[in-house]
Amino acid sequence: MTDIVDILNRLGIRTENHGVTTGTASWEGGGALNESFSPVDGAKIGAVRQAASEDYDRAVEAAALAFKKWRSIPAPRRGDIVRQMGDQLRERKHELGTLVSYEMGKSAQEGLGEVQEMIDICDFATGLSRQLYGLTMHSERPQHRMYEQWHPLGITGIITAFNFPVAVWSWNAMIAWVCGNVCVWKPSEKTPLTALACQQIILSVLRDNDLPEGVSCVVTGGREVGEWIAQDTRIALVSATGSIPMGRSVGEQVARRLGKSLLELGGNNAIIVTPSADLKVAIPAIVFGAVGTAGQRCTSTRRLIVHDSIFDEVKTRLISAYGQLKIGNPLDPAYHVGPLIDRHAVMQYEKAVEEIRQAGGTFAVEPGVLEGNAYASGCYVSPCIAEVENHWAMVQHETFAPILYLIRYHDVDEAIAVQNDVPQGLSSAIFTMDLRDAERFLSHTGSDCGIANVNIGTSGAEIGGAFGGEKETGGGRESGSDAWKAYMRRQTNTINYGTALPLAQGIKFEI
Ligand code: UN1
Repeated sequence: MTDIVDILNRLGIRTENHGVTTGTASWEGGGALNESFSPVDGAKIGAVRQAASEDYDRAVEAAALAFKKWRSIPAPRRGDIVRQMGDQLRERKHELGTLVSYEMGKSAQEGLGEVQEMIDICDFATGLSRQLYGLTMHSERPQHRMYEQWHPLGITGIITAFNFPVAVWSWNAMIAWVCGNVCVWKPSEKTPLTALACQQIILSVLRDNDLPEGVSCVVTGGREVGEWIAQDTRIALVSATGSIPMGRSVGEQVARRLGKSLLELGGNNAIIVTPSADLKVAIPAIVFGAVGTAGQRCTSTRRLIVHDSIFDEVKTRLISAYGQLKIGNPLDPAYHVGPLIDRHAVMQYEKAVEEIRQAGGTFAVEPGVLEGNAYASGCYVSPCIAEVENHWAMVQHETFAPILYLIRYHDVDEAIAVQNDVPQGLSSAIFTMDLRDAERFLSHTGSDCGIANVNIGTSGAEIGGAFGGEKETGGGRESGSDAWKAYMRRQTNTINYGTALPLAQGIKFEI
């Protein structure tokens, strides 16, 4: 695709031979070649050489050196650098969004939306750079003052997934940067080119401001690189987004060295539809949540818990809505649903479908892998809806594909119990016009998820809120609100401006 080559060039990416980009320069990594294929048409987009352990070490050394300079720049000035990064992203929104769509397979609108999230987090981080507040306390001792400060942590390791190949990195990196940290990013090996495109943009801003490039390091590669980061005592915080098994492994390795980790792992997100729900609002929210990004968001709607009295109506409306979905090239705005990331993901979809059939589930909307010229990459599947029971193994597990599970309920307490009865706890929603149901759902005895919504779906979170979830989702919070605190170290300071030495708790110690 020549226009993709043109877009890559405009983003400063030479396809082939593009090396590991690290703190000090772009060079050829010593590791194996990682070829990137588009799930849109199966074409090879380019190849990126992965980092060997020496490359990784050089990157971390460059980052450690850059940290000394970066941390001494006042936070609002760091915020201004991040503002400039946002300006560059604004200018390249179309190119970068298109590359995201082409390399990852999400729709052009969603590709642009992803870059918009990056721009928004730059704005948020810029403002935040003047608001890294600590508290002051009243000391119990006379002529003493107590307060707390937030200091930079050091190197932040960022491990990201293919589904939001750049936005999730930016949530971490932009906040980490205004907090005074430097970043070492391991992007998904399935989407290395979008990562290198971002790196080019960031490096141009660092160079323009005469700052060391080690502020932003990218280390490409697979699981091994993730392990280097997890085990590296030079990396103060490891923020990892991806599957639960990946997060468990990273979390264990970081915990062993008593490092800090921030985990944003799988979801198993449900929408409850009560008898009073406004279905004009609920149906599109359910469909977008279930099939948007081909069901490959952490926040995708996987389970629909519907009251008995409206079950048949909701099912009929969904069948009709799914009948109108157009599946095809995500770069063409005529299509709603693009491909899965690769054939392995298609196999996972097929496996879940097979398990549903074996357990005795029935399909309200039939699954299938699409064939034909338009689907030559072999990555396109039909979004499907299955009637199941919540406790079945495949329903308890997150399959990254457009499979929506339909479950019946009789009373709202049961619906909330079913919604909570999974190992994950990321996002949740209720559609209701009943104040009691809504408040019950939002109360401490309601949803156990990090995100709980009323009359909007489970996906499409804004950057201003803290993003993340409970239980096996990992407990971390990224992006807005006070998520920045995870990227800094808190220091409590007590100052004695008197002439005596009173001890805390009234302890007497005289010499
Ligand atoms: C993710 O799937 O990892 O809420 C992130 C959403 C997006 C982010 C999802 N803003 O759908």
